[in-house]
Amino acid sequence: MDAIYPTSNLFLSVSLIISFFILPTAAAAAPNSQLSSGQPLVDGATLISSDGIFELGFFSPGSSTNRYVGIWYHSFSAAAVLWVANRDSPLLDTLGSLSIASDGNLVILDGHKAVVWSSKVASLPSNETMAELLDTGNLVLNNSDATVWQSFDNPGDTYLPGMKVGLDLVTNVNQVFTSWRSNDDPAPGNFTLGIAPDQSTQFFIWEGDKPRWRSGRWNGQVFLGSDRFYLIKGMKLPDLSYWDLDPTNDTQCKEACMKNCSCKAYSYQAGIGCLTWGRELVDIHMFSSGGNDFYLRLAGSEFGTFSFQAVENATANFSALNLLGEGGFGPVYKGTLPGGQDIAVKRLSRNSGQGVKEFKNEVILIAKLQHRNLVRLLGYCIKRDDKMLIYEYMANRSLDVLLFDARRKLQLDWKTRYSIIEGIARGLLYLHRDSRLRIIHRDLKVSNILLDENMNPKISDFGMARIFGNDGNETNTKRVVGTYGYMSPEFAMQGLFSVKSDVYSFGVLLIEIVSGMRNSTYYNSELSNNLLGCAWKLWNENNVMELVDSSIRSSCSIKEISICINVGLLCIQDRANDRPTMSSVIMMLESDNYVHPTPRRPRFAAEIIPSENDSLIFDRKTVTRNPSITILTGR
Ligand SMILES: *[C@@H]1O[C@H](CO)[C@@H](O)[C@H](O)[C@H]1NC(C)=O
Ligand SMILES: *[C@@H]1O[C@H](CO)[C@@H](O)[C@H](O)[C@H]1NC(C)=O
Ligand SMILES: *[C@@H]1O[C@H](CO)[C@@H](O)[C@H](O)[C@H]1NC(C)=O
Ligand SMILES: *[C@@H]1O[C@H](CO)[C@@H](O)[C@H](O)[C@H]1NC(C)=O
Ligand SMILES: *[C@@H]1O[C@H](CO)[C@@H](O)[C@H](O)[C@H]1NC(C)=O
Ligand SMILES: *[C@@H]1O[C@H](CO)[C@@H](O)[C@H](O)[C@H]1NC(C)=O
Ligand SMILES: *[C@@H]1O[C@H](CO)[C@@H](O)[C@H](O)[C@H]1NC(C)=O
Ligand SMILES: *[C@@H]1O[C@H](CO)[C@@H](O)[C@H](O)[C@H]1NC(C)=O
Ligand SMILES: *[C@@H]1O[C@H](CO)[C@@H](O)[C@H](O)[C@H]1NC(C)=O
Ligand SMILES: *[C@@H]1O[C@H](CO)[C@@H](O)[C@H](O)[C@H]1NC(C)=O
Ligand SMILES: CC(=O)N[C@H]1CO[C@H](CO)[C@@H](O)[C@@H]1O
Repeated sequence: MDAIYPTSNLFLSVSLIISFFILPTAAAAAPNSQLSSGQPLVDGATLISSDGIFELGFFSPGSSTNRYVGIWYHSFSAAAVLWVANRDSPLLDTLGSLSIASDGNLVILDGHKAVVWSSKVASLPSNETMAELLDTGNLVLNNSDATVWQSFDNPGDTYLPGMKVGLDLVTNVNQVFTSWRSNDDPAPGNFTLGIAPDQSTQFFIWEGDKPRWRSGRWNGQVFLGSDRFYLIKGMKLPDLSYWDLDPTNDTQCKEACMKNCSCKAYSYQAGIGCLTWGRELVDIHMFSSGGNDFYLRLAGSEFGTFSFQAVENATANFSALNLLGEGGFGPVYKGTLPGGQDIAVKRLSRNSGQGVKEFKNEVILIAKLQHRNLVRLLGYCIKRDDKMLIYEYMANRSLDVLLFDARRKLQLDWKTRYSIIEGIARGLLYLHRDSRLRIIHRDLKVSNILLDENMNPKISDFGMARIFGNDGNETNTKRVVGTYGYMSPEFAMQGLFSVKSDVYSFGVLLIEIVSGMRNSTYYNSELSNNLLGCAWKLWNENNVMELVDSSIRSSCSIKEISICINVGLLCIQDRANDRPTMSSVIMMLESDNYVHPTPRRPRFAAEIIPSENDSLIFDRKTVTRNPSITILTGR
């Protein structure tokens, strides 16, 4: 998986444009692009990249007299600074210098030779360290040919091609751009642009910690989106791509932008005209005062405008060839958007039981949730009785398709299953604790776990989910919904639910993943027990391997298996209070030294023998009390 998402399409480089017009200057006087130890660069002198495009030196921003070390386009001089070293620590006079210190670091010294800024890398032999301003605009510090520090790893407010933006999953560093405080002060301002750690395919602009603008999802080419604009005040306008004199007011300018698919932003300037931007939004500054109003075309919200025809078209008119499977509430089709992006379309059957209420519930809930272990809703579509939900496409479909198929389950080795278990746990923890809303899923089961092309699990089907109060206390519901076999006792019998009801279902799921068997169908007549009863029995007999799916017995670690079953049994305990929270579940699964509590015997789950005493279950008061329930059917 690519750790860093490409951005060069979003921000077309200024340097690219410039290189079309400005031919490299002849290297007659061969300006220096390099700095070595013992040869400090004093204020007034500059380095120039060998192609003559970029320049590095001391400058004063705006009307300030403070001195900073920066990089700019040689031909534009310091009027358009691309990068600043000592953003936070200006020099107050022109006596400063840039040099390589005795510890090999690149440093800025003031007139008293005190360090005001340093590249802060580990000590290196200085006689082998060199700095160079490359043709890309990147300032690098090399130690015997290895680059130990570079300005591209420390972006300012300007993107240049070759820079990486976003979360590097290897180093866990999230690179963001930060606005200047003002035209006169390059110190980090209130706005940052980058990729949100958990939403790694979207760019955000934050003001402080408040998201102000979101790019929409990156589909590899464009950010998906609809026809809205977000006003950012006080902008230094980015490099212009198009200038139209016809529109005479803001409204007309907006309309001109709306009509043009490649228009990404506009700004109407009285006396100047209608300015529009295509792809490149380079060099965005935000000022504390002054500046221009700038309208970004918002990509958008999950509530995209997919028309019915477009969905029909994408799924080849809901052709049987595109059918992925039957979801709980209707068939799911694969589709391909004109841009090439694959989607999954759930078409709710008219008599599905998922009414308008559940439909809206799902749309609203899921649209607000973003986590790598939750499936993303891209849009929805309603046409009379037809209701459709459009999701990101999951190449490996749902877990039940693999887990309960004798041949396909071979592809689910223990390592994969374990990472699926961890992913589901993290997705649930996000729902319960970390998302801005606190959510109980209420219908967690194998068929609701979807797998992407890398077998990452994503929880889906939020039709039943409920938001609950901040305390997470049990709540009573008049309608009992959920899937038989995963329902906790307090939920099935009293209609009580809490986060612990999801924990219960997670426990069932966990044991199903380890055993490769469905709780609802498994019945061992020899042990006269159901799956959960068997799990309890075998765990107590220190014989957990007996429960393990035969196809993973050779690939699994008995220690991890024991932990999983232990955790599973803790989760399915009768009393909600005895069950762990999802955060302790994750701790137990991931920490080597966790002392695991001993589970209590799950009487509710384990003591009912399905084939004989089905009726006993159907007589439970919840069932009769809740005629709307459609899932409690016999086997
Ligand atoms: C750098 O200095 C060290 C120690 O003084 C020496 O061993 C090394 O050979 C020097 N390297 C170069 C390239 O001069
Ligand atoms: C420093 O390293 C970069 C990239 O590795 C290379 O392009 C550049 O030529 C090197 N410069 C010096 C002076 O060693
Ligand atoms: C913008 O200009 C058009 C054409 O001159 C005019 O019809 C429209 O009312 C104007 N809109 C505003 C908001 O001034
Ligand atoms: C559409 O917008 C882009 C970017 O602003 C511009 O380059 C292009 O000329 C516009 N096309 C028309 C037909 O106005
Ligand atoms: C930045 O945030 C601070 C604190 O919230 C505020 O006082 C200041 O006005 C903000 N600056 C700008 C440019 O919005
Ligand atoms: C349907 O798809 C085809 C091929 O991708 C495209 O040419 C056509 O415009 C689409 N029609 C609609 C209504 O989206
Ligand atoms: C889809 O099928 C319906 C009915 O069979 C038909 O009316 C419609 O034109 C078809 N649409 C496409 C895009 O083929
Ligand atoms: C939530 O439960 C706790 C412990 O049972 C109790 O102290 C608290 O008052 C409850 N909060 C609400 C809002 O019911
Ligand atoms: C597992 O299935 C049995 C019967 O098939 C049922 O009694 C039990 O409640 C199920 N387990 C859970 C945890 O719901
Ligand atoms: C089934 O239920 C009846 C009473 O309803 C009970 O007598 C019998 O023991 C139960 N069977 C099992 C296997 O638990
Ligand atoms: C187990 C399984 O079906 N894996 C597939 C997941 O999806 C990728 C990409 O489509 C396939 O290459 C795998 O074979």
